[in-house]
Amino acid sequence: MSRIELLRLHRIDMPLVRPFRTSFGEQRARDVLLVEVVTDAGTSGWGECVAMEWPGYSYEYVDGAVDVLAEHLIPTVLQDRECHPVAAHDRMSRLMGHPMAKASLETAILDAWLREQGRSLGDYLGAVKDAVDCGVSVGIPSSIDALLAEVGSYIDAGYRRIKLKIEPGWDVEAVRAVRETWPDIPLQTDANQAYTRNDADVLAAMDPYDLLLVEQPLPEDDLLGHAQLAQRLETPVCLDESILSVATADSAIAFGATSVINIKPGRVGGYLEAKAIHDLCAERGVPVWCGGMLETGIGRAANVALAALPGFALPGDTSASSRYYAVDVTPPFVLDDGRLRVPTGPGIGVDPIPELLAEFTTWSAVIPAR
Ligand code: OSB
Ligand code: MG
Repeated sequence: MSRIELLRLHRIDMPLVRPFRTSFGEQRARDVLLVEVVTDAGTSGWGECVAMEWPGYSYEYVDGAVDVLAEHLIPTVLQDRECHPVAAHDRMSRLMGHPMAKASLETAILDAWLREQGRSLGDYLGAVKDAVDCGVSVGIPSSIDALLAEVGSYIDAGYRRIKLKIEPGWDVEAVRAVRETWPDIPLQTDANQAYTRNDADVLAAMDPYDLLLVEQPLPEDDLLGHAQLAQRLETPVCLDESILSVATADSAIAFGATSVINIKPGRVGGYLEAKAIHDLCAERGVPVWCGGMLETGIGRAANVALAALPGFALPGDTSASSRYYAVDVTPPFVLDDGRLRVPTGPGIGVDPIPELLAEFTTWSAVIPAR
């Protein structure tokens, strides 16, 4: 078993092809933290931290992730230098919170460990497909015309499901316009916690438009509110921000607060926990799908492997590189008949292109293991 020799943190600035506005704010670029673990055998493993620049989606943010990694998570993992994902997971579980930071370090270790065995992440997790169905998440645009133009371009590109970001004032009308233009397209919404328990009427007003689900309408800590809303709506309620672990998933299902779950490895602390939530949901008969956080090719590669597990019954927010970036830091993921291929190479199966990584880098640090 190889040992960790050093770690590198790379912070890269990735301009988005168009602004992405949600109920919690607008992003024009991704400030991405990449974690690279280098073993004493010379293997590099990679993990992408999905925290955003500011705490808008969750409390985590990039400066905070850098700090907790450098000051707490990396020193804890380096108490012994063993490059093993389960050992790293167990060590990090003694520290509270910070799932996105933990996930990036755990994934880098998992990737290096798998690469040294010549084994792909998909194989390790239990992937059963060689390509996954892809949806696309559509930000809040300036007008209905702009919305229809953007959705039309995604449908032309072959996406198999459309997700509309909604907020109070941008909801029923947007959903109606898209549904009237494309009567058969699989359609869902995502509110990112923008509504309150008093907004059941406006949420119910979208029931006639045959939505697959409404994602995270209420604040993340309001399981009872989601359970009451689920009683009231015909549209299934799907939780994103509220689901932080196997235990929260189990609780939310038992309370009737969710009947579909969006699994994001960053939000739940990594691929080991993500797989465990998938397995629990399969046992409970709850369909899951793979969310996204505007990842580069590094995070996308791993998400696509996860989305190939049997319980991922709905198309994910695993869109092609070109939906986000004019130039990705890895070879681009390209849509083929509305699907992305699951990487088959060792580990996550993709590497950053060194020249592009250097070009996008705004800050980096080397952390020796001894
Ligand atoms: O809530 O699913 C979300 C992006 C950033 C933060 C939160 C979310 C999203 C998306 C985009 O909806 C998903 C993607 O295409 O990566
Ligand atoms: Mg969401």
